[in-house]
Amino acid sequence: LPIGIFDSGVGGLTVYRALHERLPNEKFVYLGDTARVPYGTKSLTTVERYAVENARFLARHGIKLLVVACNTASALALPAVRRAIEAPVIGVIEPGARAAVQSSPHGRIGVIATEATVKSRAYTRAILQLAPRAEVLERACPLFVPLAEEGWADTEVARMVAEEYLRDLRLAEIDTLVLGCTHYPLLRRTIQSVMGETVRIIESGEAVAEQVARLLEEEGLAHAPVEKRARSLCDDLDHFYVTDAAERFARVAERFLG
Ligand code: DGN
Repeated sequence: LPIGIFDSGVGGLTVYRALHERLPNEKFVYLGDTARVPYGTKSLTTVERYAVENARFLARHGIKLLVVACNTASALALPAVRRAIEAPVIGVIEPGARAAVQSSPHGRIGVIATEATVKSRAYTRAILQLAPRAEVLERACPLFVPLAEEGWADTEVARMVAEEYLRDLRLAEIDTLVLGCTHYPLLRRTIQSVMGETVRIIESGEAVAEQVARLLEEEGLAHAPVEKRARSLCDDLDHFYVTDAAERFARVAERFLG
């Protein structure tokens, strides 16, 4: 059976890419809820309803494990998704928080994410559970999402927006910054140059892939290598579904997958 992944749209492909690299023998089925994106400005009840519908769609497809690639859905709707389907469910918040705690030299951790994720304080709670003495500062950066989709991640506009959003985090002298939204890895270079080279940047994709690999081993669910040929991103063993605008998804996906 494949591993299911869903996101509010195209951004979860950053998580798909990390999973694909770490687990080349696995098959994936991805759902992007492009009809209802963005989730980041919506209420808890609405995000929960969307997330449960997405999870049930993928569960009907037949999956052995579900990765909630969207930070907003992971922050707000993980318990509801776990109640809704039988397969094990992994979100992106806990693995990202763990990677930040492990990498942070002085426990001064910044988190950037959507409004809904920041409001939920899910990252702060997850980090403090692992490192009670850490200092966590969260900041919403909603304009990063359209900048990434537009292919403007490395432009002067993106830099100006980043300088505005990241000012408080720079003044607070954080040592580690979590990219708590699926789109932000595309702006990594711009964010790193605004924050300074010494700040450690955490993408949850890789941390999630590690956790998925561990869980598959523990549960005996890992796929034995059946094919000799090298698997490429988006080959015909992986399936992609969207709830609207498939052409736009395909176009923007090229930016996310390179
Ligand atoms: N996928 C969302 C997240 O990671 O929070 C970002 C896109 C959105 O819904 N605003």
